[in-house]
Amino acid sequence: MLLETINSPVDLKKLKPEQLPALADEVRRFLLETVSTTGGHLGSNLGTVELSIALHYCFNSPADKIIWDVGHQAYTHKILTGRREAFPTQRQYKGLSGFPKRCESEHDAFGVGHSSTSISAGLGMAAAASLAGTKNHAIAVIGDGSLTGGMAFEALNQAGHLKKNLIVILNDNEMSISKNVGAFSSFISRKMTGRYFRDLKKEMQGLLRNIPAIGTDILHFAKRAENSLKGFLTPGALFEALGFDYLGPLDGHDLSQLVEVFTNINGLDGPLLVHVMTTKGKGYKPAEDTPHKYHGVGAFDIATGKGAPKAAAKSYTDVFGETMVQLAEQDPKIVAITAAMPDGTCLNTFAERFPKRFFDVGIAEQHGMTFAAGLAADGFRPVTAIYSTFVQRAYDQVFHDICLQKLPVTIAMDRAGLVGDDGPTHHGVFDLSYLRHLPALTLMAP
Ligand SMILES: Cc1ncc(C[n+]2csc(CCOP(=O)(O)OP(=O)(O)O)c2C)c(N)n1
Repeated sequence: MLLETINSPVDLKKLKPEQLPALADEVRRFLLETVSTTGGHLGSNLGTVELSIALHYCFNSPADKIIWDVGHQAYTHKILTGRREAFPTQRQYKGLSGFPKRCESEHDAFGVGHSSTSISAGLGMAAAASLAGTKNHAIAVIGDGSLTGGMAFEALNQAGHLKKNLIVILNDNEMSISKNVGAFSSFISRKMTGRYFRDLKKEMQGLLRNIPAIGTDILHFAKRAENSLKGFLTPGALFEALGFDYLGPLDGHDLSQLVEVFTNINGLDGPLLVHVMTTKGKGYKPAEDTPHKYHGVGAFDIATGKGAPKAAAKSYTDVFGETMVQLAEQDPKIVAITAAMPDGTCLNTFAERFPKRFFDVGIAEQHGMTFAAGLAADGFRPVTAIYSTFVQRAYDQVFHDICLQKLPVTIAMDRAGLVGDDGPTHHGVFDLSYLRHLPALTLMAP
C-alpha cells in the first residue's frame, strides 16, 4: 500500500512519477470506502484525485498556497497532508471539517465553504508574496460552476491588471451541482479541436470563395489568420484578453501530463490559467452516470450505489417545491429563481412543469436577487429560493434593490438554523438578525 506511507507532501515527493497512478487508485478506493460510511461530497472528490496528487507532487505546500474554491473537493488534499487516519471523522462532532480550515492544518491556506472566493484570496496571497519578496506560489483551484460567481470575475479583472504570480487552475467538469448553466459555461467547454472547427473552416472558405474578384485574396489571408482564428474561438482567448497566459485544456486524470505541465509552470511569472478537464464521479460508475445525485451523499452501499430509503415524512423543502407548482398553476405571474441549486431547493419539479418561468442564474446569489427585483418591477411575482447561509452574499441587493423600492419579491430561505455536518460556513443562524431590521421586509418563519 503506497497510501499508508504518505503522511505529508514530503512523503509524496519520494514516489517515482510512475507510481502515482497506483496511488490515485488507492486514494479513490479510500475515498469511496470512507464517504460511503460517513457521507459527504463524493463526485467532486473522485474528480480531483489526480489533480490534488499532481499539485502536491509539483508544488511545495505550505510555502506554496493551494486555495480550494468552495473546498468540497479537497478530500484528497486532506488525505495527503497528514489527515488520512482522522479522515473517517470528517463532518462529525469534533471530527475533521468537510472543508479546508486554517486552524485544522498549515496546508489549508484559506478557510472556505462558500463559492467563488479562491481567486480573490489567491491574488491577495500573490500580492503578499510580492510585498514580502518571496517566490511562493498562490494556486487557486476553481470549478467551472464556481466560476459563474461574480466575485471570481472581479478577481480575474484585478489579477490581469496586477500581474502577480497567481496560478488559477480551472477544474472543468461541465457540472455545478446540477449541469452548469450560462453563456460562459458553454464557451469554456467548447472543444475546438474536432469536427466543429473543421466544419466552420470549410463554411468560411466556401463563403469567401464566392465573393467575386477579391475572394481568393481574402481566402489566402484567412488561411494565414487560421491560427489566430482558432485561438479566438477557444476558451483561452477569453482569459488571455483578461491578461492571463492560458494552458489547456488538459486531461485532468492523466497524471503524467499534469505532472509535466505543473513542473514546467513552477518557475513561470505572471497570472496563468491552466484549464483542466475532469469527470465528476470519476471511477465510480453510479456517480459518473448521475453526477448530480452523487454530489453530496449520505451513507450508501458501494455495490448498489443505494443510500438509506428517504424518510416517509416530507421535508419543508419538499412542501415548498410542491406548493410552488400549485401556486404557479393558479397564477401565471409567479416565476422561480435558484442560484445553481434546483435539486437542493426542490424547484426541479417547477422547472420541468414551467421551464420558461424557471431561472437558474448560476452560483450568483447577488445577481439572482436583483434579477428578481427586475422581474418584480415589471409585474411578475418572483420567488427566489436560496439557502440561508448563501443569502448573506446578497444582503445589499435585498436592501437596495428589493426593500428600498418595495418590490414584491419573495425570498424562500432554506437550511435555516444549525445545519450540522457541513459546519460553520453553512449554518443558517444569522438570517433573522441581518434581515429583521431591513425596511419593508416581512420576515416569517414556519
Ligand atoms: C455562494 C455559494 N452558493 C452555493 C453553494 C453551494 N454549492 C456548493 S458546491 C456547488 C457547485 C460547485 O460547482 P463547481 O465549482 O463546478 O465544482 P464541482 O462540484 O463541479 O467540482 C454549489 C452550487 C456554495 N457553496 N456557495
